[in-house]
Amino acid sequence: MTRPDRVLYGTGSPNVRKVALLLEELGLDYRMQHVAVFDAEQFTPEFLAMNPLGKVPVLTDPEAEEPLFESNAILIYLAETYGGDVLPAEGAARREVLRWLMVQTALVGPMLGQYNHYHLVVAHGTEPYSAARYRNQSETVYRQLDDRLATRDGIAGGAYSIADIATWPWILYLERHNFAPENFPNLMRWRNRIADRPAAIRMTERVITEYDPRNNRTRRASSQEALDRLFNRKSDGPEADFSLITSV
Ligand SMILES: N[C@@H](CCC(=O)N[C@@H](CS)C(=O)NCC(=O)O)C(=O)O
Repeated sequence: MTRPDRVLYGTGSPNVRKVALLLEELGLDYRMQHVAVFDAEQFTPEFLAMNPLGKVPVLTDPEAEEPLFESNAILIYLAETYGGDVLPAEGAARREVLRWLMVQTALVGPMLGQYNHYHLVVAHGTEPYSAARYRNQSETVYRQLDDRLATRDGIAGGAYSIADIATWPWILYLERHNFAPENFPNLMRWRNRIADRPAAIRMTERVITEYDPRNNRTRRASSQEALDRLFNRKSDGPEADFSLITSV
């Protein structure tokens, strides 16, 4: 059987960035293949054969029999396959990393992701209840992480782990969510420390040069039908003011 190349199918979104960040941390070679989510490429038969959920990221890897999907499952796979100390092998330290990885999956991503929708996608003022609800939810998440990082260097404890890698790209939204960084000093210190890592710098540059140009082109050319599919608008609902999106 021929082994697949290592390809990260994605776009510039946080769930894709976290996988690229770990690939860079581990020093693995990979190719970035842009998936135009604004042009419904995530729903092609070829893509759905890799991820039946129709979402990026997907990673193909020479050591994996099948394409991998779900970003945090991919992080666990990479850490277990290629080592590194970002996921302790056993015991309480491993459980703590997995716990905070689940917090990212179940809380940080969903709450900040919903606020992205109501703050950055939907025209301001059309959904005031939802916008206020997810603003408050996001503030709680930022506050809880800030409190936690007051006494630790990493989200799961002292050591840099996949819990940090999974959470970091989401926290880049804080200013675009109109929160003041100075109100979250511990979170900012942690964010800046990771931003200075060579792997984070390389990942950001690669997203900008390898995903963003086509993402921006396909976003500008997106049809109403593709947007309705992307945002799962099946019935009459508020029109999204697409001009308000700066990046997704
Ligand atoms: N829980 C998934 C979420 C993935 C996700 O929501 N990806 C977005 C990034 S833009 C996507 O593919 N959206 C396209 C769609 O939902 O149609 C993960 O962590 O991998």
